Amino acid sequence: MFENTQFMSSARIHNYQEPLAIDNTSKPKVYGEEILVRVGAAGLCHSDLHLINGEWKDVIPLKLPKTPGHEIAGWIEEVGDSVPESAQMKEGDLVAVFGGWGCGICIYCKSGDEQLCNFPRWPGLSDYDGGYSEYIMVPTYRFLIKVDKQLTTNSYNIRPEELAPLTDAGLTPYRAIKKIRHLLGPGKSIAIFGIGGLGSYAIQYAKILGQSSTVIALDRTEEKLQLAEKFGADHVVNVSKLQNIRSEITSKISEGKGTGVDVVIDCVGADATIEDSCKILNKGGSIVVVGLFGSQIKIPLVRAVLQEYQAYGSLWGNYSELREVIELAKTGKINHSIQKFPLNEINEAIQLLKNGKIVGRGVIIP
Ligand code: FEH
Ligand code: ZN
Repeated sequence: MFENTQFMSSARIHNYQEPLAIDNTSKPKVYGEEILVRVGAAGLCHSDLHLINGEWKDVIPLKLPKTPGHEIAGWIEEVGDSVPESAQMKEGDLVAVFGGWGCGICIYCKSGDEQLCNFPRWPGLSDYDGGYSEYIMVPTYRFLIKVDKQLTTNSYNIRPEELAPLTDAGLTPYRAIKKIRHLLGPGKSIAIFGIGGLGSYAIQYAKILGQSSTVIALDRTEEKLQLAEKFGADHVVNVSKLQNIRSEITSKISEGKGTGVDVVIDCVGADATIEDSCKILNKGGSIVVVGLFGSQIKIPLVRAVLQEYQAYGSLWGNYSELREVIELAKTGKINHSIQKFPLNEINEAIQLLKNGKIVGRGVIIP
């Protein structure tokens, strides 16, 4: 739009609870180990809705105006002069932007979980601008994963609009499922609550990493359940039509013999989905919450103790996990459900996401 100029288009929050403004902003200059990325695609996450709505302004205070968007892929535009040769990053390379930008030196960063950093600098969720823009300045080449062209016939060349969602929607459920992988296997079962962006990938990881576990998709929308079926779910259950979720699950997976599920990955995180999850867990079962819709993880005490439930929170994923996700996608074994929108239609896309009308991931193409 403003090619070869010092300007670029960015969709920015000026005031909470207002549509984003498409602004003409300054194209960042690159210094040291920074890298300027031309955004190929940036995924729309429910966290953006919370952020734009001002719901998180006390926990994630932003200096406005701010460009959101933390799920980003694109091409290297400019490389800072102290990026080492060994990084092998050059103009035109396709890159995924790892979003869990950390300080690099706190105990969480040093242990490899940079997304849990004590001093996070997440793009679009901190002082740094995010990906709803023609360009994004990435503070160090260490936050990029270069995606080389696949040269063998049985490998898959990921497109930027598929790569961007992998950095969050495709990464978050991967880490969540890795946390409880030891509970899965033949005769075991795992339910995925909420077949949105995260859930559409969670179903597939449950099949791939679940070592023959039965995979059940739970949602309120038929179209999303159809997607879950297409992406490999063994059973789908529309929870909007149920009297008794436990007996419905039991009849699906054990012909009414009382067996529930061993694991729930809750991609919604609403009070109601957490309550329902507890109703369907087997003894010793685990719930991993990745969705952020509700306010608390409330588990009935007696059931939690007598049935030995375990509850986990799981945040995003680390750099190595993103690498693994991308490697998996390169095999062509991962399906993507993507709905693309140009940058100037971002507010319409946000509205569709708010109303639950996006099946899979909405992706902005600047
Ligand atoms: C939420 C809050 C803070 C950082 C990242 C997120 C998620 O959107 C990551 O999935
Ligand atoms: Zn997110």
